Amino acid sequence: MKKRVWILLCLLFMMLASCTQGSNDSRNPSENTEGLIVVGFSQVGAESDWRHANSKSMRDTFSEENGYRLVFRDAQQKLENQIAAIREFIELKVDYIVFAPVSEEGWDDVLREAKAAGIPVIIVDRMIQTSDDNLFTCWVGSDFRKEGDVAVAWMENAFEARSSINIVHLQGSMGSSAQIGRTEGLQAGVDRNSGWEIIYRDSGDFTQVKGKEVMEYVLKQYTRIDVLYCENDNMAYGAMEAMDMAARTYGVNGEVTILSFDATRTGLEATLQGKINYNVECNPLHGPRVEAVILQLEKGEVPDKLAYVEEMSFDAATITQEDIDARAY
Ligand code: GYE
Repeated sequence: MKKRVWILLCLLFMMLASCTQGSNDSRNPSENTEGLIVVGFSQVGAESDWRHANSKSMRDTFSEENGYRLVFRDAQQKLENQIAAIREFIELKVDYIVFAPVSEEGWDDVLREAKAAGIPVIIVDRMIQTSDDNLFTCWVGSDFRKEGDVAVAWMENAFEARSSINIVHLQGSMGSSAQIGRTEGLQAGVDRNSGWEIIYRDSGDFTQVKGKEVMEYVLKQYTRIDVLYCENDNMAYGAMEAMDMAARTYGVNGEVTILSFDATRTGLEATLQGKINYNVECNPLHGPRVEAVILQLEKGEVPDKLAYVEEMSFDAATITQEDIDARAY
């Protein structure tokens, strides 16, 4: 008798577990998709404010009211989770596979599987390295190298009169296009400015917690830091916390000049307050852009293979409250 109760309890537990497992969506994706376009979206994770805004944009766009069934999978910053999600989308026979790649390498095999299944693949945000461009339909996202170049051009102007500057470089998730492009921009600046030195470089994985951790370490090691080149806003917030705790000054009236990327609303507020000196925008509102591509494909049209988003940048000396009010994220 006791044994039976246990078996029943186990079965019940297994049923509950299978309901919650991997269910980034509330519903079974294969259930009643009549008339809806099914989109499988593999998201990087939830590491930053940028990412949250990006996920919201995708969810808002690919809603049932708009004629879609979105199968949303959060990869928790792991390549293997993304590959598993894409395989799941293939099995589900979704109409479109969309993914924001965690890192650039490692996609060819799974993309071949998608191609063999005849499912169009749209890459969004970051890019991939592939031996065959025909393995994806198209890409929409940011020019990260350009973002880095824009930040460095500002530095060259701001530090023109200085014979030497000590730079701390907080990198994003290693191997992601956002990290690679922004790092290349800074490296090119260091290569052509003999007085620029990167005294410390480490990854904060695009998160506030790790940004703080790395900066705490750096502050203990170095007394003179002129510039913090920080590859996203969230890591900058973490680094600022560390500097506050160590009573080190930063921003417009401080010892450490901060450059950051993303220019989210909170990032722009920090820029207006003079805490971040220069913030380069990275626009996360990709939902409507991906939808425009899908609508083209639905009509049998050929979308642009690569579509770069226009972006701006904000200087603490010139930013206004209106710039912040105009921010949708
Ligand atoms: O800058 C960062 C996020 O890939 C553009 O990823 C994106 C980057 C963004 O975590 O905040």
